[in-house]
Amino acid sequence: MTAYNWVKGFGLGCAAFAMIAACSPKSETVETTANQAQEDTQKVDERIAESAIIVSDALIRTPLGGKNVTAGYFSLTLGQDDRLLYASTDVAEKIELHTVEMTDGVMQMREMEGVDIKAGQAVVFAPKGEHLMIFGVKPLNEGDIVEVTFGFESGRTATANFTVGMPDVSKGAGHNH
Ligand SMILES: [Cu+2]
Repeated sequence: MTAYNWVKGFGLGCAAFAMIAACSPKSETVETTANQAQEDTQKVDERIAESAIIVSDALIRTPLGGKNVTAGYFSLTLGQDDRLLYASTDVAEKIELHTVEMTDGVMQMREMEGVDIKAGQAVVFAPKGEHLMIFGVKPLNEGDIVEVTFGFESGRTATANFTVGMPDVSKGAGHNH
């Protein structure tokens, strides 16, 4: 467990996203399925298949001004109970799962060791809340697609395409239309 001081300590990636934060990120919907061996019990019952791993709103904040730390957001739904243990990508040294909490009036980020996920219930990582903290990221441009792999306690993994861009709220600051 590592705590980072939101304001003083850890840099632009997070300080900036704290300020911008109000709306949910815009991005395309990216769906992915587990790359586990296809089982013959491919039952699609009421809602989603038990094997489903659905990632949507997958966005990596465009790194600011040459900084190599940024944040990622997504929403994740599974067809079965599991626990998200890690995320990784080829374009960064390290990704941590972060949450934010208020401690003595100071907003702090803290690394989470994992996130429990209930079948059929979306887990949302979004500005001002849980996020992927991405360290040592290579230069990225708006519109780039980055593959991020999620690993679960069950041993399953799933890779999703994240779009590089800015969360919705900042949209007006750049180009209109
Ligand atoms: Cu963070």
